[in-house]
Amino acid sequence: MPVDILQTHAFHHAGQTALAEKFTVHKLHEAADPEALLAQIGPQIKAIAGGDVSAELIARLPALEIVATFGVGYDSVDVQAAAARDIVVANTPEVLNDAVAELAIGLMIALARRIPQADRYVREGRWGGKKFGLTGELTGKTVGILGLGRIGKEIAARAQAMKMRVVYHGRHEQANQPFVYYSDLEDMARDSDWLMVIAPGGAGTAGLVSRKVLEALGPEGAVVNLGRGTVIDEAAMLELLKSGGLGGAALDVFENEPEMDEAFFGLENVVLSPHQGSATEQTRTLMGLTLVENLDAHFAGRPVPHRVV
Ligand code: NAP
Ligand code: 8YV
Repeated sequence: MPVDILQTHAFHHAGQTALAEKFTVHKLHEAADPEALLAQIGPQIKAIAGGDVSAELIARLPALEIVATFGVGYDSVDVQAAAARDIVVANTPEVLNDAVAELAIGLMIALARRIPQADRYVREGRWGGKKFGLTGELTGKTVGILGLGRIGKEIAARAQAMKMRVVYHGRHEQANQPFVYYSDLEDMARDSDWLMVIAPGGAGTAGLVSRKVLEALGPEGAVVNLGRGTVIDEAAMLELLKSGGLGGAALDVFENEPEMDEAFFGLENVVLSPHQGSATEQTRTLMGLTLVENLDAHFAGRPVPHRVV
């Protein structure tokens, strides 16, 4: 008996193709009338493929057994509502570690060496006129990683290879890590040139990088965020970037993406990226196949490989 799946947003074609080969897929994000679709097929939906899963949506799906996200972060899923009905939640960790770590380092280099500005300088024919000027560099600088997890460890390895000093903060000190642990985020920021944010979103980390933390990072410091926009007090960050109280920011995620605050657009001390951390062909293919693997295992009665709830 084919299993009815509700897909909540588009994702890489390889994953969508694999999903459609095994399940009957109903695409909520393409429905002309989403309410009518839910009224019609809601009672028979056994799984959700994708994020943006509210308690209200879960309540519309009485037969729901599993939510399989397309991504490792699952802060867009109401996990309390899922847990209340013993609904499994599964994500796609590990396969995206390298892609995200690559972009984290890339954004750091872009900000330090002013690569976007240099590109414009050449394209606009200004080379040969006024000098572009000197920049900073990463060698010998300290990067404080907020979130030395699966991705954070890949970022740390790359930063070490670039002769940076790595330190970290999390709720717990980790055994067998060669890096100095800071139990206090503000202290780490004060002692760092770069603050690398790669912690999850959700209530537990909301506003964790506060005004005080950003002020501790200071006029010579810079923040890089590939975790979630909610982790940083964005209004305070913008104010400090404008006033010079914070040296710079390289951002892949934002509080209200994609409708982000346009105040960022005029700032020369920021590098902006449209939530592209995992957005490579090979990684998005693997994420989609991992999503299908989670659903396959559940409906075959096997343990779900990447169950988080
Ligand atoms: P992970 O392995 O679970 O690592 C998360 C890290 O964050 C852990 O080291 C954890 O350490 C720390 N952490 C969690 N809650 C914290 C808190 N309240 N205070 C301080 N530290 C905290 O996750 P991952 O696979 O590395 O992914 C991390 C996040 O990256 C995802 O959740 C997602 O939001 C984001 N991400 C973004 C993109 C993108 O495209 N920009 C792509 C993939 C992932 P402790 O347990 O010791 O606190
Ligand atoms: C998104 C991410 O899932 O994995 C995560 O947590 O933030 C990304 O990989 C991806 O952008 C699809 O929405």
